[in-house]
Amino acid sequence: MDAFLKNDSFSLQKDILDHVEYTVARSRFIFDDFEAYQGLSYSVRDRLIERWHDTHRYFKKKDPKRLYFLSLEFLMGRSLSNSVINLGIRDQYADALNQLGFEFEVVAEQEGDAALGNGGLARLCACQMDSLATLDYPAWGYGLRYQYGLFRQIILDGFQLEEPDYWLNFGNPWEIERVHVSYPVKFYGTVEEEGIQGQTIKVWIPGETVEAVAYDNPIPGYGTRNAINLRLWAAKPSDQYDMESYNTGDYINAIMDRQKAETISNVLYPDDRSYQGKELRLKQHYFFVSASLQDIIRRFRDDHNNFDEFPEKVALQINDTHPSLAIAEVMRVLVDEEHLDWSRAWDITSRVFSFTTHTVHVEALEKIPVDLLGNLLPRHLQIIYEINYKFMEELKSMIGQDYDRLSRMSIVEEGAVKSIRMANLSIVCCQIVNGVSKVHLDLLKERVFKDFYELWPQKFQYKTNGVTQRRWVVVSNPNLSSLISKWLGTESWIRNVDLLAGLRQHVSDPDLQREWKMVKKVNKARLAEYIETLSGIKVSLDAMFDVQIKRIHEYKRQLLNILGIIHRYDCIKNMETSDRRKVVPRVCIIGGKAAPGYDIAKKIIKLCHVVAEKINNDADIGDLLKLVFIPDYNVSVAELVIPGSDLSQHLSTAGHEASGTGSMKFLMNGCLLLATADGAIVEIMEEVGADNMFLFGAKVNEVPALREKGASLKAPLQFLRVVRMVRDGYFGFKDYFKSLCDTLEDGKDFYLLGYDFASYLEAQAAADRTFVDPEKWIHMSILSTAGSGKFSSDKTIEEYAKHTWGIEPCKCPF
Ligand code: HBZ
Repeated sequence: MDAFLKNDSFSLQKDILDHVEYTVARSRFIFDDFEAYQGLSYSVRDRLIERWHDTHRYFKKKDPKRLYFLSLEFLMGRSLSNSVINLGIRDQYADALNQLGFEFEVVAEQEGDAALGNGGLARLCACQMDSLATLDYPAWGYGLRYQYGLFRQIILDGFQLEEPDYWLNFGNPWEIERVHVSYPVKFYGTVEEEGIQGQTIKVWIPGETVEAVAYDNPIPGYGTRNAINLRLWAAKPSDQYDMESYNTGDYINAIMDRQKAETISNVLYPDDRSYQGKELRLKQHYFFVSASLQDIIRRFRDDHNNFDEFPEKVALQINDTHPSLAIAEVMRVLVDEEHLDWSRAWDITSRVFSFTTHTVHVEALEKIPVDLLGNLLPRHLQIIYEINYKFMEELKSMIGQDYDRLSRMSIVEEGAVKSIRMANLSIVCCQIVNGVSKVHLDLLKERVFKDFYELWPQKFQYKTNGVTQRRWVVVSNPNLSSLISKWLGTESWIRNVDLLAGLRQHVSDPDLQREWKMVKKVNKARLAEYIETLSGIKVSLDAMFDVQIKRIHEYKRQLLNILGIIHRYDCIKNMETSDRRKVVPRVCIIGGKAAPGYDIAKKIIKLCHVVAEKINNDADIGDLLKLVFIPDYNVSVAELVIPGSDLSQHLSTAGHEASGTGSMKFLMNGCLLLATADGAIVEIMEEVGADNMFLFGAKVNEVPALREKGASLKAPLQFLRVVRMVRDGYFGFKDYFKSLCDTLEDGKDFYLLGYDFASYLEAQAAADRTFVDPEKWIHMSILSTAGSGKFSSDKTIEEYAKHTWGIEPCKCPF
């Protein structure tokens, strides 16, 4: 299939100018960087569309089993650089822009982030989409097109404030609105019984209809013609909406009511901790599920009329429990609309779904109050009850009358608020339940889903999470990318990440070491410039850049980091001047958002700011220590910060981080990790060797016993001293930090900061000792990148394709 659009410099220039003039409606003779970004993006989009059409035509012709990846969140970040790199025309575009008097990097900076997700779970989906496209899998992503993405974090006097992220304000060249691809989604109403051919069937008479309109976002693969689709749904008023109000003459109110439909897809919920049974959230989930399934079933029906073939042609992946209403919806369609008998419908349903969980926290598992569900989706509640009834019967026949266990495993939770446990529904239905790391699977087996594991051990698997080297090295660290290609003698590692291991054979080569160091220095200079623009703080490039960027959570222990920084400051202050010469200068960088209602996390942010204020303004300390909080952490900030980091911190209390994918991005970029043996770190240790990392802290299996000890577990003196400094108001805001300090008291220190403090300081000291031996540091850095191949999302996707989804590549010919 030949491309119609040409990629020589002249054609690209003409294309950009045409879009500036005819799409953006600016003069082709006078336009600014943002308009250049728009013109450029529309030109790239044309090329994406070409491939995307060819890919879908090819999929249609071949009719392979397709994967449908259902997720309420996708954290895509920016698209421009990633798209031109994957299309293989970055240099041509850079050249074309140059001819027009623009610089690619500057133009690319104009793009805002698409932040339709909270954190790790959502960014993982974005990485996986990149891998699915690159590896030629016939896959579709489905999600919601929120008008407001994750809030923007504003820091005012050191406090976090939230501002709405109205990301569509300046248009979005990466999406294609499909006004003709739309489906009615129904809510509320009643269920009635009807007799058809001697059988009684249940009929749902809904009370409200909202229209779901598709917005398609092409996702190009790297080194392939394939471009897959991420289809996001937006809610629009339905034509079927409340005609009666029109007829009663209340025209204005009828219009206002119609507009309310749009609120369904308006805003992303910004809390990644626990599920709150809110009607709007439930509506979002069902809106998403219903629209996606109507679309998927329509596509299936284009070529098939027998639902027994459904599992051979369709794999439905549910990303965490958020889309798990899909299970009840497929059952409803098969039983109520297709009139299949229950057991045949259940057999089909349980063969199409697979489920991945991303948490170890039982309180984060979704529970939907029965009253809420029964009101919004009365038929779905009946179906879930029926699934549960049959499951309970089967379970009783297997385990007998063990009522405690039966009640723990029931999909329906009895209690003050009777609820549906969506994780239990997902486990009961799916043939495969995936964890996201080896440690995570162990915790699922031993704690979170122990009862289910004992019943169905074969269902439980794990797939080690991964990140895409295209975005996290090639796009964000072009200098390192070129250096790797030069030393490996090939660019093939960009598709075949195993090749990175080839760096090991050059690790001691002084030329590689020198060049490696130089790349890091350039990246640090870029980061230093960013820090200075943001905060006015000048940082020394000779200092160790020590970074912790991720959502702010107690379990991720940013507080441990800050207390460690206070300790470092205190030590320097109390040192003889002659000893200060031995101190390794540090720039400590922390970034991350706290959920708007998460009080303790917000206090941690404030603490970081007051400590920074004290340290950064202490002339006596100078360049020996700086602390910088980077506001509004997001994907594109990560792209800038990670390549410029020397050390990165992953401090979760062991047994709390399901995986943690940030560590993998740092690893690929040759940053050394200072970490607890939690989540993915355990597997990283196996790949790069514990000697090449700075590990500390209690192990997963030690944590429960330590907690048992309660108040008898005494924190070390250094810890008590730094906590006392905060408590006594050394940094001000004494009363405000009281509740934060209270969480660290003996017996209350659930996340074991006190217990882990001494070994944390030792790991930090080991990092200092290594940093003053640059040759050793670079050696470890090269080995980190060389050992990062296992953590490419390409690997994760291959595993899912083979062992969970049963899909094969379907490569569109060039
Ligand atoms: O998923 C994260 C895990 O904390 C992290 O360890 C893992 O690496 C990553 C990918 O598997 N989980 C989340 O990011 N979770 C959420 O963002 C979330 C969002 C909405 C919720 C609950 C959790 O209602």
